[in-house]
Amino acid sequence: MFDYDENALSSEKTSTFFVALGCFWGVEAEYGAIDGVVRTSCGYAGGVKPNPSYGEIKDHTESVRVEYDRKKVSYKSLVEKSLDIHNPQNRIKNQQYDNIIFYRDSKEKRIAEKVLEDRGYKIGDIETRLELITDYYYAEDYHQKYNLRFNRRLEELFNAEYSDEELRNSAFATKVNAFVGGKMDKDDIPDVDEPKFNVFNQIANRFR
Ligand code: MHO
Repeated sequence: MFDYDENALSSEKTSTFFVALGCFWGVEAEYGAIDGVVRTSCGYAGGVKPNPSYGEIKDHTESVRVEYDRKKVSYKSLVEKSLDIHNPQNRIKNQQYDNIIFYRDSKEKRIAEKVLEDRGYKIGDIETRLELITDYYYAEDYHQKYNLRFNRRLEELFNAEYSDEELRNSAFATKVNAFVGGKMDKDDIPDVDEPKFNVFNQIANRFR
């Protein structure tokens, strides 16, 4: 276990946000890059049929689950982020990649509506769905932290330390994934001062 994870805010102390904005690989990296976002994962949500998978997504949509620190990030700012990276007027023809801003209660629903209105959108006149989150199913392990796993040296580094489940839940992997996915500013890379991070630092240095 890396220090960064030992010091990260535990899941019991975070709030949870869900969003679907197309292929979840990139969305996971976009949200993971935000300061105050602690953990991200890829999954399936938005439908009602049980046990979707990548091969059989059923009525669900590729979605991302975001755990965040309420002291640094708000539901409102996460909805605003979604509007920075997608156009809610785009019609998506494939339900696997629908755009959905999820809310957990009526309070969040009102906040999401207000953010959309403040950006000049009419609630009844957009393609992005605003929906209550009900079920969320984790995607297969190979979809979790996809950008990190795509880098063979990083994947080896993490595999030596973490099980697939630990990697999915790792706050540090969330940041590394966002960074190698090209979504994180170099100044926001967590400062990790441990010999075992040499591989990461070498890769990071290439981008600095
Ligand atoms: N066009 C991408 C989508 C993957 S995403 C997990 C691919 O098939 O490589 O849906």
